[in-house]
Amino acid sequence: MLNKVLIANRGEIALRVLRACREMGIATVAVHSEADRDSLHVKLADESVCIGPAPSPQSYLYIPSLIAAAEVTGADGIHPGYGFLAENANFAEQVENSGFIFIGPKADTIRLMGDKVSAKHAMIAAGVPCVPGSDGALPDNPDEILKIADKVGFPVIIKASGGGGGRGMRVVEKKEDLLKAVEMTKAEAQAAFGNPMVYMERFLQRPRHIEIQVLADEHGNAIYLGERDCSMQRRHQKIIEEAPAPFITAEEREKIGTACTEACKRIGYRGAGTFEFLYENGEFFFIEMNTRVQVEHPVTELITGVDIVQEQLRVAAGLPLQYTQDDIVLEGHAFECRINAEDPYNFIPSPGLIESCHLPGGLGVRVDSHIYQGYKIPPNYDSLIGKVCTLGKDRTQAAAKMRVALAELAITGIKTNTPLHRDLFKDAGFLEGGMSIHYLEHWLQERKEKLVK
Ligand code: MV4
Repeated sequence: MLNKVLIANRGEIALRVLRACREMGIATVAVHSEADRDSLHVKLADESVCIGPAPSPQSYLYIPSLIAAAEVTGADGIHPGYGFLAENANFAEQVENSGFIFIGPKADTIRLMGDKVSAKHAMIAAGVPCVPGSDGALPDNPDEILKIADKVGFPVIIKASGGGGGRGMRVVEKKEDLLKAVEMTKAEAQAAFGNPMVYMERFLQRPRHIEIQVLADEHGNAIYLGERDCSMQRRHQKIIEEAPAPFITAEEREKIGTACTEACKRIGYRGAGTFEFLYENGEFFFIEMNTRVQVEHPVTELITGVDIVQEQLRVAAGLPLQYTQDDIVLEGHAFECRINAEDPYNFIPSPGLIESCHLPGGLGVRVDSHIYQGYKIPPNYDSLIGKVCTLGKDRTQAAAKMRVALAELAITGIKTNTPLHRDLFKDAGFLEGGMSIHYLEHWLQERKEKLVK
């Protein structure tokens, strides 16, 4: 097993990883910026190292400081959490070249999935269903681009190969706009990612965002832990996630899950990963793969009982997974509400002092949060301050538990989006389930119009 893990992250995910390490008898090293001296992950870790000033490029994103911190503390593994350097192939490479274990996939796998054209090629080769579109990057020849679009059918979407997560994409409704849109997306991609490569897909108009959680080890084993529905998002920021995805049948789950695990085996995937799909009219279409533990992993843990972070640590130590596919049984329904320090109406961040805080509890309620009374949320980072999750026997009961948990949740001193969650858990459309990726933005638009009246 690993002896000591350096957690290259902050906030709730640093705590989440710390707890898994503790449970497995692994010592922990917290790193923190100057703005995070009073953070809970620092207080709870066995050791801590200050890695630089508040701005993340000089601390949580500064690779030399992280490697140096691992060296001086004698850590043997580095867990990147999510965000920051979690999907930076160069970081994974430098960690391993410095003699440490990177708790994640091989650097080459991260690189393969980071480039969306190569990721899609790998998935097509592995038999994972993808959105119909260009076969790889778009050519330079305008006639060829037009020909591809005619074959794909309008509307199409142009995506940057270096993008992902909603960055660097443009929808094109009609032929006349195509070439200009391709040129603009290419120029933006070059500026943002240093890579002008773009590709084309048929634009799906009303899909759901459903993702498959997988785990794979270095002994040729791969399993899927069911799916999550992450359609409730605003500007590519997920707000509520749930598992399982409403109205997905056991047959559909097994078919897409098996395609994902087969792909894992084929590409030599290692650790935890997520296959992102758009789901429309009963069909799954792969769009991207995430090579990290995700914010919303708790809903999967709640319905499977599998500790995803512990499995990451085992796999990184070279051990086999503790589970085979037959061990994975989905039980009940789980929701996650992301609690952000922000105005619930205009979404403007609201950092500052937590004057008081009461976090909910009880059977089937899980709260992952690094906040405490007297903690000052720094303005430098993401506004996520915690996640409230509930597990019920079915979706209705999980929602009832969430209403109670949200009613109890009381944080003063800053604004949070808790009122938004309370309203959504009263919304008939949301409570029906199966919303498209556009549901929340439409709902917010309607709320705004009502408020003006
Ligand atoms: C799409 C799409 C429709 N058709 N691709 C946005 C994030 C990135 N991961 C991919 N995205 C989309 N790709 C095709 N062919 C619509 C989106 C999209 C979206 C996807 C998932 C969750 C929220 C979204 C919000 C707007 C657009």
